Amino acid sequence: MSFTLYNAAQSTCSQRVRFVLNAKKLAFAEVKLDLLAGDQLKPEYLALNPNGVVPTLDHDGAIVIDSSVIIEYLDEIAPASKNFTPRDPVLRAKMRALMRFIDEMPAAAVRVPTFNLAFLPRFAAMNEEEFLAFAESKPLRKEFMLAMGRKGFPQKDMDAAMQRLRRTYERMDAEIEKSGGPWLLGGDITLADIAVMPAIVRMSDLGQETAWQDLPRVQRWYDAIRAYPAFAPTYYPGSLLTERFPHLRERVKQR
Ligand SMILES: N[C@@H](CCC(=O)N[C@@H](CS)C(=O)NCC(=O)O)C(=O)O
Repeated sequence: MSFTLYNAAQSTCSQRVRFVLNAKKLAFAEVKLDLLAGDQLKPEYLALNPNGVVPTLDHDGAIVIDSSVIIEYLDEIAPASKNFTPRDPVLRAKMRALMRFIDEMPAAAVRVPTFNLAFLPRFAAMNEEEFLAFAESKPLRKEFMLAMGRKGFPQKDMDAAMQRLRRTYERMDAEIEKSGGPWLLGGDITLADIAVMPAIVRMSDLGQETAWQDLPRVQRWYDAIRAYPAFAPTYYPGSLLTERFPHLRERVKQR
């Protein structure tokens, strides 16, 4: 089996897929896209992934897109080494429901502080015409870009995103309490844990760890996922936003 992952080091969606490939010990080649340069919008990439986003997996010529779909796919085609999908259909349904929640809540919310804090200087440097053309070229994120504008999301949008993230930590806490932990659905790590991981790592990288300081179950979950053997190769040097954008480190320190 041969795998090629089109992805970006700091992309949260890519990090989910790298984690599963690493955990399953599936060797993969990486094609790294520069998202700020617009590599994801080039015709040759759009032919693979018409959404114009990463990640995309090429498995022996079969193209699979969308990180949640890709990690479920990997569990289906390579279940032997390490499996992240419960056998029990009820638990499996719970896992999928959590994955939908994660895609709708934290995975979406985390884009607001990410774009406002890290990527804005790149857009602020464009003139209005360039920015509109850039937004227009994005199949999936045109409206998101227009809502952000060259000046960034207003404070009320930042506050709403932070509240949605806070509700995610509370939901994680409730799930761990219900299941008995240490993982969201009990004693075994599942795709739901892997799906939420990058949003939590991103918030920690942005200096927001205090937001779940009063939820020790979430803190223990975070320690456990960072100690998981697939974590370190997934977050290879350069995978954190503060590593690519050193200006963020100063802002994070000032909070
Ligand atoms: N639902 C998609 C979302 C993918 C996505 O938003 N990818 C981001 C990086 S995490 C991206 O490629 N952004 C590029 C852009 O906004 O132009 C998935 O999970 O694969």
